[in-house]
Amino acid sequence: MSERTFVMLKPDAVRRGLAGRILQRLEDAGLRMVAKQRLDVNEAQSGALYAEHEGKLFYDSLLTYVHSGPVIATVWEGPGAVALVRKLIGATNPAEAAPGTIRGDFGLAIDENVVHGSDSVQSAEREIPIFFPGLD
Ligand code: IDP
Ligand code: MG
Repeated sequence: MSERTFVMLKPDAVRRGLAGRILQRLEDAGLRMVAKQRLDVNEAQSGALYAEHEGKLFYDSLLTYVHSGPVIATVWEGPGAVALVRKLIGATNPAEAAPGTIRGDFGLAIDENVVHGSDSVQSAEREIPIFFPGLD
């Protein structure tokens, strides 16, 4: 079934000029991009995106990181898009992410891991409107 997922190229990806190559990988996998915006994440957006992590030891540094420069927020569509993107992204910690995955190939550290991808259809439905409130 066709579904949508939210993918955010984090500030380190934008700073390092990796955006084109990362987006290309998602296109090569057959996904279709339906929205894209470069923006500075505001506190309402980061708070909502990372609400599940509030109170964790890394929460404050996670927010500092995501506010450290512009991101590229995107929405992708295709059969099994959520799981496919998670597979293409790889494990949270780049040191554990398989070669060939985005984090495995480009990630430098767990707190600079290049990209966010929704972890479920339910998360995608929650996350997309945080960044694209008017999207059909
Ligand atoms: P995910 O991005 O693979 O879904 P989550 O566990 O949801 O991973 O964590 C959200 C983000 O928080 C990660 O992508 C990473 O940037 C950051 N993060 C997670 N765990 C740690 C940690 O132990 N130290 C520092 N940052 C972390
Ligand atoms: Mg997550």
